[in-house]
Amino acid sequence: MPRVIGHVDLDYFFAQVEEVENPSLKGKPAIVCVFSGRTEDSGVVSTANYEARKFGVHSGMPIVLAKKKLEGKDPAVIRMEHEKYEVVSARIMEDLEGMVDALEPTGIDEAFFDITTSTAGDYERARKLAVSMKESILKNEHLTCSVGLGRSKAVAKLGSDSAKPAGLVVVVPDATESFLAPLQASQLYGVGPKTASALDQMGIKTIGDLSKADPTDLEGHFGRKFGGYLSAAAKGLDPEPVVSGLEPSQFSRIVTLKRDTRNPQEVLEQLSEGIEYVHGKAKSSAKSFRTIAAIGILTDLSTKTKSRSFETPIYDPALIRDTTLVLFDELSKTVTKDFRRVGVRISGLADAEDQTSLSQFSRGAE
Ligand code: DCP
Ligand code: CA
Ligand code: CA
Repeated sequence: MPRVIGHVDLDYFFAQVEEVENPSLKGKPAIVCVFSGRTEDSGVVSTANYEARKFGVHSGMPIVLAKKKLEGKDPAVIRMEHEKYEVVSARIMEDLEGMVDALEPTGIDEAFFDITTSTAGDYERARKLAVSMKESILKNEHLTCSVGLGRSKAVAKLGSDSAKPAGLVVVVPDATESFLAPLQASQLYGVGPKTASALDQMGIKTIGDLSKADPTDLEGHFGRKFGGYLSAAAKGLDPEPVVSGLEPSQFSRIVTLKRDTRNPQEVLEQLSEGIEYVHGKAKSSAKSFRTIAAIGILTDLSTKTKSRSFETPIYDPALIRDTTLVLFDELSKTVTKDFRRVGVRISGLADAEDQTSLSQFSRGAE
C-alpha cells in the first residue's frame, strides 16, 4: 500500500490573520513588519499579502524599501504580534491533529501529516479528507491554506508549494515522477542555497536530473545520509515518517489570589510558584522563550493581559519575575477593579539550541 503523506501551509499567514481581525484590509496591500526601533521605519517585512507581493514586496525586505515599492498604493503597515499568530496556530494544529493519523508541525504555519491508515491508501479518499481539513480551517479561523498530497514528505511539500495560494495538489503515486522531474532541484525540501549551487556545479538543475544522478556520486559529495536522501527524494521515495507530537507553543499558570488585590507586589508574591512552574516547564523541555505575559482575571471575570517580547531568546527566571512585576504594574493602572485570579504565560518557545550545543561541547571536551 502506498503511503499517503500531506503537507499543509497557511497562506500569507501573519498578514492573513491580520486581515481576519480587520476585514477592511482585504483587497489592498498590507505588510506585517518587525520594527527594530532604531529609526521610525527601520526593520524588515515579516510577510505581505498577495496584493503587496504583486509590487515585489516579500518577507525579509527592509520596511523602507517595501514602502517605496508601495508608494501611492495606500498600503496597510501592521506591527507584527507573534503571540497572536501563535495562538491561532496552536488552535489549528490541535484541530488538524484530530483529523489525521499523525501530525508533525514544522513551523508556526505548516505541518506534515500522515493519512495512510485512515484512507487505506486510497488517494480519492485522501483528496476528500484534505478538502475537509481545508474547510475546517476556513470555517473555524476564516483562513485559507495550501495542501499537497503524495507518497513522501518531499512530494507533499512540493505539492503544497505548487498549490499556493489556497489550492490542493494531489500527486497520485503513478504521477510522482512526471510531477517531480521538471521542478528545480533547489525547490526540494532540505535543499538550501549551498546544496543547490553544489548540485548546479555538478550539472544537476532539475529534480529529474537529480533522480538520474549516480547515488554513489551524491553520497560522495554530500555524505551518506544527505546524499542518500537527495537521491531518494528526487524519486519521491524519501522514507522519513511523519513524527507526531504537537510541540507546546506556550506554558502558563493561573492561580487564585488569597484575597482580591491589584497591588503588583502582592500579585507577584502569590504568583511566584506559577513563575517557577512555567520556568521549570521550559527548562525540562529544553526551550527558550521570547515573550512573557501577565494575565489578570478581574472580580467581574473579565480578562486582561499585557505582554512583552524580547529580541533574543531568554531562559532566565529572574527576568520572568522582573518582567511580570512591570507588566502587573502597568496592568493595574488600566483596571478599575481588583484581580481575583492572576497568571503568567511564556511563549515564543524555541529549542534552546545554545544550551544544547554548549552541553555537546563540554561533552566533546571530556
Ligand atoms: N516569516 C517571517 N520572516 C520570514 C519568513 C516568514 O517572519 N523571512 C513569518 C511570516 C509568515 C510566516 O512566517 O507569515 C510563515 O512563513 P511562510 O514562508 O509560510 O510565508 P507566508 O505564510 O507569509 O506566505 P505563503 O503564502 O507564501 O506561505
Ligand atoms: Ca505559509
Ligand atoms: Ca510556511
